[in-house]
Amino acid sequence: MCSLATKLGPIKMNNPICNASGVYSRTSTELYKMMFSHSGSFITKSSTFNPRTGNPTPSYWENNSISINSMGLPNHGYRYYTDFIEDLDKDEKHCFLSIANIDNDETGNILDYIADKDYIVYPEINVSCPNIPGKEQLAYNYNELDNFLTHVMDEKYNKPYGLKLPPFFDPVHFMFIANIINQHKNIKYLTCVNSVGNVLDVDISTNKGVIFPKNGLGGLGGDYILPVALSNVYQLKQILPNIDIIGCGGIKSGEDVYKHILVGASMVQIGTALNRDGPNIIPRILRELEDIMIEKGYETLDDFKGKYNEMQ
Ligand code: RRO
Repeated sequence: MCSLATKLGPIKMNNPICNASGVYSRTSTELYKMMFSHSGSFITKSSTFNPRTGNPTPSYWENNSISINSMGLPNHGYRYYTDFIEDLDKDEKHCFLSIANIDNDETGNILDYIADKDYIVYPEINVSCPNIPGKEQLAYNYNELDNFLTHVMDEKYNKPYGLKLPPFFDPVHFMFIANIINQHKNIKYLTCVNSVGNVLDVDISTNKGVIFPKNGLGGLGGDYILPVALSNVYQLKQILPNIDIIGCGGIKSGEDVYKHILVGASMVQIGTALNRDGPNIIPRILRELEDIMIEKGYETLDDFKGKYNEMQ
């Protein structure tokens, strides 16, 4: 028998699967669907100080392989999600709070509120939303990211947390980001990766983009980004061996989960496939993962976690 159990710091999970923030995460109805699904944990939509309606629609498009979104951070405001988590049974599976930074002062106010709330454990701080018109993805601006981590996170929140990162594409950029992360000791995990920002597809029947905001530019998820995500998980785990990684990007099968864990992830998040096919895909994916482990003779995730390129 195999065990699919995993851990992220103090959080114990029956299995490594979680939704990606943004999918089954905006309303309490959606969050309860995740809670009652077979996932090992779940996460809220990235939240902001005030509720937001998001970008004009259509802001989400998908086909059988990929998704493009420019949702624009629609959410009910952080108190909706902190109250939801407070009301959960403490013995239930873990619910991560996701917070998006679009304004340092507003994020500071959220952190002031959660600083002494012991039901908020390991929040995921999203520094990579690609879809706010006129705003950069914070993690691509190293000075601003360091300023945020120093003057907002370090000053307002002295508990462990994680960062949701955008994909990086150059080894030098991985070094830059790792050097910054090393300066901030409460960063205990990284979620790699957010959608690949500002891609474009065209509907030739209208000669327009497939989504409306930003002239059709939006974040790419799904099959095409699996290799990008695997590379980011792998490279960051190599440079930062003491930081846990949540792999996110392109997962729709047990084989994809296996690959993420093999290159160093402790757990994974699923976005595009979960949005398309619903939480019923989770038991299938877990079965597929277990089948691979049985075939290879592994009993726990630790038997192959991070072992990419080490075997034979
Ligand atoms: O809401 C969004 O448009 C969104 C966010 Br906050 C994010 O982090 N990543 C994404 O693909 N979409």
